[in-house]
Amino acid sequence: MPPKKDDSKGKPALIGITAPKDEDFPSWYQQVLTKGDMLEYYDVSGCYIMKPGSYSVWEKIQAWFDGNIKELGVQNAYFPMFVSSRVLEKEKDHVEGFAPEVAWVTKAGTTDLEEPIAIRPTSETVMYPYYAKWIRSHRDLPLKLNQWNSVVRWEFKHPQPFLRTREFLWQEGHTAFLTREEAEKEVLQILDLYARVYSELLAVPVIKGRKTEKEKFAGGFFTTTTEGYIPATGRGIQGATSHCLGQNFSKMFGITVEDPKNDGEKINIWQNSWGLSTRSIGVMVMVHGDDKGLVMPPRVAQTQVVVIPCGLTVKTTEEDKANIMAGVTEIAEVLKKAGVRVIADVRDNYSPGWKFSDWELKGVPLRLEFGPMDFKKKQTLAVRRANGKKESIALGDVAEAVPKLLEDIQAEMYAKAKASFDSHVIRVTEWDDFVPALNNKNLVQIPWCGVTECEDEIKDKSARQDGEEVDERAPSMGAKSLCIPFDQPEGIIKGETKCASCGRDAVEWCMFGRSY
Ligand code: 87F
Repeated sequence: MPPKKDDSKGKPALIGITAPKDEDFPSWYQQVLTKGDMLEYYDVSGCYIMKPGSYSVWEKIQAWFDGNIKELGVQNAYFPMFVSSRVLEKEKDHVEGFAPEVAWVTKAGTTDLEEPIAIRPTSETVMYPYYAKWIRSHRDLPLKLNQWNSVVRWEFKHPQPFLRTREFLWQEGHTAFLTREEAEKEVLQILDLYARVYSELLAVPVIKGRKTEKEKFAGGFFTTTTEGYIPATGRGIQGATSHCLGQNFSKMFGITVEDPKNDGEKINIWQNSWGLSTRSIGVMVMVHGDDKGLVMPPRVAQTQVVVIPCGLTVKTTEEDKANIMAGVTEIAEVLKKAGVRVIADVRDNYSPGWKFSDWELKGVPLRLEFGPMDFKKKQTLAVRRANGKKESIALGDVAEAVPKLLEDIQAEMYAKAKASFDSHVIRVTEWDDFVPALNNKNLVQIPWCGVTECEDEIKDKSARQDGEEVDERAPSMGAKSLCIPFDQPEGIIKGETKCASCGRDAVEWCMFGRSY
């Protein structure tokens, strides 16, 4: 790309995104985040600074989700970030697989601690001893707590902003019920909220489903998930998970109540846990961003509209100039009153073109241009970030038209992402079609037998076979099962339809894909 011309005398030319999304996706992603003012790199590997541009998105997600779980009777609390080794060991069985990722504090200054203390990778072991203390009778149920916090998982795989970071923000909900029915009902209610965070706030479509036995949370009973799709890489990505833990943890931690029906009998309670993290922001950026930078969905955009004075030249009279500037300020004020998050960009040391590129880089969903002709015609020109569509709006209509336009943009962004996702979910019934479909950047749904060994085999068979090292970043990695979609396609006939991989009887459609 040729270097940009300096069009603002004395000011540096704005350096836009230099890596095309479809040619060098990793560099594109890094540039979009840093140049779009979302993120700054940090000097501890795997850790990043979330700047206001991204943190404000998290605040939108928080406000929406927090309001909705409170409707369900969930309360927020805060538990410590430190876990003693004794307590962490308590759920050895399921922690075992995760142990290499647990970070430990071993020193204070130069003094060795008597006992190393772990930093929470998740809070089951932190919270459940107190659930055992607090839940004494069925009258103490349901107990529904959530916390907004950060957790630390010291991963050694290649870190990626938002998607794989050593510390990340999330919410973790931990609920306890008397009965299985209540627990199972809530698992799906929460999953639905997660799907809505993606589709309604981030304009990112997801598929809801259940994890296979191999991919579920090992400590739980069953795991439900929202699965997303990154078109640029053709990989699936888990958006959030809602687990029914069954009675596994209540047995481990001795969380029992007396059976209200069966006098005196101790019964173990039923538990759920569920989490949504800042990974969601990375997914949003990857799905919507383009070669000019970020493209923010209006509902989560920190700035929804920017108003820019245009068409001012050396020949413009002072009076005209004053009219334009007053008009720009007025439009912004009207919009602010209408509840729109708006900025009037009245900086006089940058050209309109420079400002356009600057706000495009940051992904502001709508730009309003206001120049001498607009002043005469009592209108402003609206330009959509996502698709460049332009339309004039009469000044008198701005307060009403712009919020509508923003909702329209939100819907357009979702529809576009949905069409892309839908066209990349391929159903195949023959193994020969599986890897080619995967190689064409698709997720693949197959009639499947439900056997774990078959799942292992699919992963092996779909990885690159030519002996070249399989990098987890390269598209040659094997396919994992992503979920068994709740929304099952038709076509599986019991005892007749065969698993597309192993030929055993197929039980249901399962979605596979290379994934993050
Ligand atoms: C890493 C280190 C130690 C995931 C870990 O999904 C333990 C773990 O238990 C661990 N990584 N997990 C599973 C987390 C399960 C569950 N916790 C509450 C969630 C949602 C929120």
